Amino acid sequence: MHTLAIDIGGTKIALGLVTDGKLIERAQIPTPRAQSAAQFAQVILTCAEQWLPKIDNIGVSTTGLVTKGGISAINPDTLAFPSPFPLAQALESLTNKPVAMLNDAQAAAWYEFVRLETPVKNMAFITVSTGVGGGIIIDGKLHQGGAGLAGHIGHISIDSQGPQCGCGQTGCVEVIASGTAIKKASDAEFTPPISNIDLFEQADSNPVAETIISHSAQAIATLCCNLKATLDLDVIVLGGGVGLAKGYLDRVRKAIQTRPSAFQIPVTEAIGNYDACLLGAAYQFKE
Ligand code: BMX
Ligand code: ZN
Repeated sequence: MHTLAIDIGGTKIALGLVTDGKLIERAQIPTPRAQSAAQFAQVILTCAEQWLPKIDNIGVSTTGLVTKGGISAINPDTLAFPSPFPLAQALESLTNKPVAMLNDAQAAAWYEFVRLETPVKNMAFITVSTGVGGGIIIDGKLHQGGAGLAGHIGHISIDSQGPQCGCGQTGCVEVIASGTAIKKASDAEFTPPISNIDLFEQADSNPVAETIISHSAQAIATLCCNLKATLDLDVIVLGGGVGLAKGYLDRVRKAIQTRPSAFQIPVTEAIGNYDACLLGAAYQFKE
């Protein structure tokens, strides 16, 4: 089976040809500005043109809340779609292939759950990237909730005096810990501005860089402990560009170790690495 996998993030779209569960070829484009779903779908399909003749189906994982009507942004600062954005329908009518769509972190959660080295029943996947997303597995099943919102743990508020989040709440994990939040904090400190990659590289020798990264990791540790308290999970899997950056997982683990033992939880690295959401997109066609 050949699947066109599409992972739509706030910054980039990753595409891949997945054959029998393996990522055979990969491409990437910056996320285009969305005018209409048909135009957005066309940009993606043009990039995947060489694979289209052989694909059987299309699996999409996307940032945002996924409902039957389309994609809606919970935090429009992350990705401003006119909502609901009927992308699955547009892809289907342009290709005549079956399209399956899930929230990006929910898709990755299921992929990571099936691949856990030590099988468990209750798990969460957290991606720390442009935003902070999540997917929750309860009793061996992906929990999407009544409206598909389950797992939007980046919008758990952890500081009532904190900064305003694009979702309308105050002090969300996302507005404190995401790659976007890190960049904002870094831009306020460094002139000329540096990339998040450079910030991580400087962390060993520059206490300002270290403070910014630790602040994010502490918020993710709080999120992990809150999830442990709420759902008594067995493990949390961490992914995303920031989540997988050198030393980030260690910082989260160390911060968790300082919390009361009842709320401590093991955190592991995504086996799908930077492609967890992309592989999760294709994995929807697996039983
Ligand atoms: C936001 C939200 C989530 C998403 C998460 C990670 C939007 C558009 N997205 O919290 O649905 O899972 O970001 O998204 O509201 P990413 O773009 O960082 O991968
Ligand atoms: Zn929020």
